[in-house]
Amino acid sequence: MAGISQHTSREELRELQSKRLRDTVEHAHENVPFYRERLDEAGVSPADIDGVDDIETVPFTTKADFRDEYPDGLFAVGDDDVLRIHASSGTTGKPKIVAYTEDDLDLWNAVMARSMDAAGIGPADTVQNAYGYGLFTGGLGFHGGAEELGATVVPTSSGNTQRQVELARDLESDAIACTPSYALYFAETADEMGVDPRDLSISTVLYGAEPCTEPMREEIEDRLDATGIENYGLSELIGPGVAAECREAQDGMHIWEDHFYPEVIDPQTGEALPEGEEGELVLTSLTKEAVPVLRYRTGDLTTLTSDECECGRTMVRMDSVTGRADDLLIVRGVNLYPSQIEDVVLEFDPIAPQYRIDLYREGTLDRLELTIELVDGFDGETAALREAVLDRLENTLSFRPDALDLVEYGTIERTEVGKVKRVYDHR
Ligand code: DLL
Repeated sequence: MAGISQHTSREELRELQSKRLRDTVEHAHENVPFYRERLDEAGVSPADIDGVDDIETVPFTTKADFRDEYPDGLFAVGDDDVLRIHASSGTTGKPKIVAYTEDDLDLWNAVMARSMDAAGIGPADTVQNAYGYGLFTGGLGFHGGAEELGATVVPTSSGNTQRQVELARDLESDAIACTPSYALYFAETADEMGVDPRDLSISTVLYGAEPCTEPMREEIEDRLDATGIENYGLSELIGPGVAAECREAQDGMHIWEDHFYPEVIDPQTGEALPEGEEGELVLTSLTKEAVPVLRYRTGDLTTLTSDECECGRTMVRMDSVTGRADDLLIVRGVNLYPSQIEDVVLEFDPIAPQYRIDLYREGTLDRLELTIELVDGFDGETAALREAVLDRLENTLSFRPDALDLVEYGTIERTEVGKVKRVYDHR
């Protein structure tokens, strides 16, 4: 099923996508009452879909649709054919439940193996998988991919960080798969244990599942003396394995377009945006059986490019996710993403990659407090540093936080399990 070369021409790829899109729309229309109603209402019959040029006639699917159809209203197959369930726990409301047939699991393993191969991982490597195992797709997704590739997988799951450090040292793990915040936590824990994380044999960090700016990647690479490779995905589409960076370029994540068709739209109007413009990523599954997904609004903001990549792969690349449409902080009329603040503050060497943003409402006004950590052993002058950070924020983002707290290294609570939380909205 995954039998297409990653170097295939874009024309050939488009033909394959068109055929697969027709099949998917037909499958969804025939087997999911939700899609049948939506398509019928929009006056779209599967027979009208000649190819990807017609995709804009298909209505969007949203997170709310997943929640409304909880638990299995979007399933296109019966229980007999479902082999596995996963779920993505939002911060509010019901989780989004997803299912996999045997072919879906094969597909998932294939795209994960492809992602890890692009990261330079091979059969001789030992991959320590510190993504959480369970309903979250990170653990089992990377697990299946590593096995498919023939690598050795150490299924540590998340947490138990001291033991993870010991295992990485004793088993000489070549790669660690985990969130970017956990990669830093892992390095800090090693330091505390008297193990220099740079001396470990880890040479690749397969990070993903949460936003990571370029300065944060550099920090991870430096702390672990390893190459950081970004991975992107979401449960609704399959889990990790939707897009992955190549080691050759480390310059955007190749979307595995033979299985997931990407579009970028203006989040306000829903209009398609030309390549190169930032907007909301919309994905359509092209080969999934249990839960086909048509034009899913991911909420993730990114930019696509089909410019030639130095690795030779022809599949489009997406930029690191700047933020989610729903992460947008509107503070006194200024629109900000937490990642923009991260980008600015981490440019300062004395600032450690740990921060939190607290939002309050005072009367009718918003108040944003930023807390950032100083590097370990910082003994410089904080007053000047504070002013420099405030000025840089103001010049770059036209925004000055109401309070900026520079705190000692180790003060901000770390996230050992799950996705990091950096924004606390008390409004
Ligand atoms: O986080 C799947 C995954 C696991 C991806 C491990 C990569 C590595 P969900 O829990 O369903 O699935 O969350 C999906 O996480 O819509 C994004 O908002 C965010 N996300 C995932 N990867 C990235 C990334 C997994 N590289 C949601 N950068 C997505 C920024 C990411 N955000």
